[in-house]
Amino acid sequence: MPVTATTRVLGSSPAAAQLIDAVERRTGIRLSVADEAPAEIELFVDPNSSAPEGYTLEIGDRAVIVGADEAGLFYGVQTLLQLLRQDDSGWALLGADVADSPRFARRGVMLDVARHFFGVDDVKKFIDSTSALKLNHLHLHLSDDQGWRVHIDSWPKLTELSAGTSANGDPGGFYTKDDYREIVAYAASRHMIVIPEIDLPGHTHAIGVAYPELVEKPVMNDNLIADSERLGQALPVAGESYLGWGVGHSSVRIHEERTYDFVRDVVRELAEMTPGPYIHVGGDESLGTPQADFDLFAERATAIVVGAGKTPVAWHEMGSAANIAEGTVGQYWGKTTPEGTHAEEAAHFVERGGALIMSAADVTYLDMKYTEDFPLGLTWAAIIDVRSAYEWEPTAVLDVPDAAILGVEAPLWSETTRTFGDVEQLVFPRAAAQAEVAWSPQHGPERVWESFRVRVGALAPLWKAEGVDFHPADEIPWSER
Ligand code: TNX
Repeated sequence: MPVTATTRVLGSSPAAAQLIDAVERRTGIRLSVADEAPAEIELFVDPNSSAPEGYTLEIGDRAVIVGADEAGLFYGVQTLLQLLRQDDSGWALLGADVADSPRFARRGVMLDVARHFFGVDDVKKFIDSTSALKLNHLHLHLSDDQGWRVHIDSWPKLTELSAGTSANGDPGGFYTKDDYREIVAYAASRHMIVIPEIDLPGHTHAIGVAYPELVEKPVMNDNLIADSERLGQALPVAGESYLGWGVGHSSVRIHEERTYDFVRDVVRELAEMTPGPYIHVGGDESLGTPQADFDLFAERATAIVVGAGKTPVAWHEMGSAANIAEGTVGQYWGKTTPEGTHAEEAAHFVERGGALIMSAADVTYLDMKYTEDFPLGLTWAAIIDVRSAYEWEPTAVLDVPDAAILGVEAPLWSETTRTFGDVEQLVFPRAAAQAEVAWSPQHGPERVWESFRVRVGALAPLWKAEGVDFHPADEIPWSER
C-alpha cells in the first residue's frame, strides 16, 4: 500500500507516535493522526490476540497491527517499518500477513561502558537501534578495572576519583543518578529492561583507586603480562588508574566486613533506581582469588542482592560456588562447545533453582572481529562473521532442560571501541542475528541463513535513515533502497 502525506494513523498508544516519527525520519513524510476508524494504518492492543509481546500485522489496502500488549504493538510497528520501501512511484508498505511472538522472553544486549564510557545520548541511540530488533534487555557493565561509571551517594569517591579515564587513557565519564534514571525510563519507553552490573569480586581495580582499603594488591597472571608487553600497556599499579586491557588481577578484600558494607550500599542504591528485577554482580575472571574466598564472596554477594529484593545475575564462574543464592541467574560465556569446568558451573545455577542466559562467546560476542583484518575488536573467542553469529542453537550448548534457558544476550566489550561509531560497527549487523536467534522459532522455512542474509540486507536503508553506522559485511546483499 502507498504511504503518502494523506496516510493517517489511528491509535492512542505511544507506539503510534513512535511510528509517525520513524516514518518521517525515513521518508520525510509526516503522517497525520486519525480521530476515528477507518484509517490507513490502525494500531490496537488486544490481550487475547497473541502471546505476550506478540502481535499480528496485516498489510493490504490498509495496515492493521494488533499487539497483545504495548510491547507487542511496539514490535509490530518495528516490523511494519522494516517493510517500508521506496521505488520510482514513491513510498509503500510491502503486503504482509504476520502472526508473530517471541520464542524467548529474554533477548538482550550488553554495553561495556567501563572500558570506554558512552554518555546518555549514545546509550539512548543504542536503545533505539537494538529495541528496533525486538531486543528487550539492556545489560550495562557499569564497573571494571578501568573505571566506575555510576554515582553512588554513600561512596562518592567512586565517581570523583575512578571515573575520569577509559582504556588506552581515553576520556572517561559517569552517569549521575538523574542520568541513570533517564536511561532506565528511556529504555522502558522502548520496552527494554535495564540490568545494572557491578563486577565483583574481580574487575575491581578502579574501586581501589577511590577506596584503597577495599581492594587487594594486583596479582599478575601470565596472560596479563604477555598481553601488556604485546600491546605496550603498563601493568596495573595499586591505587593508580589502570588503562590497559588485562584481566584477572584485581579482587576486593573478601575477609573485610567493610567490603560487604560497600556491596550492600551499592546494591541498595542501584536497586532503588532499578524497576527491573535483576542486579548483576559479575563474578568473571577472578584469577588471583583463592577458590574458597571466591565461594564465600559469591554466597554473600548473591544473598545481598536477594536481600535488596532483586534477583541476582552472575557470569557462569559464580556457579563454582556451592551456595550461591537460590534462583540466581547465570550468564554463560563459554563456547558453543564448552571447555574446562564452564558447563558444570553453568549447570549449578539450574541446580540451585535458577536459570541461564546464553552468551556463548564464539557466536554472540559482539567485540570479536568479523574477519582477521577487521580493524576493531578482539579474537580470543573466535572470528565471528555474520553467518556464524546466526547459525547456532541456544538450547544445544549445555546439558540442561530447555526450560532453563531464558534466552540470549550479545555482549559488546569496549576495549577497542573508542567512539560510539566503533560500537555500532561491531554491533550491526550481528545484533540482528542474535535478535532472530532469540525471537524466531528454532525451525521454519525463513529461519535459515539464505533468508536471513537477504532480510538483514533490506535493513540497510532503515539503518542509514537512523544514522546507524553498521558494518557492510560482504556476506550480505545490502539493499540500496
Ligand atoms: C572476557 S567474558 C571478559 C571481559 C573482557 C572480554 C573481552 C567476560 C565475562 N569477561 O572482561 O572484556 O573477555 O572479549
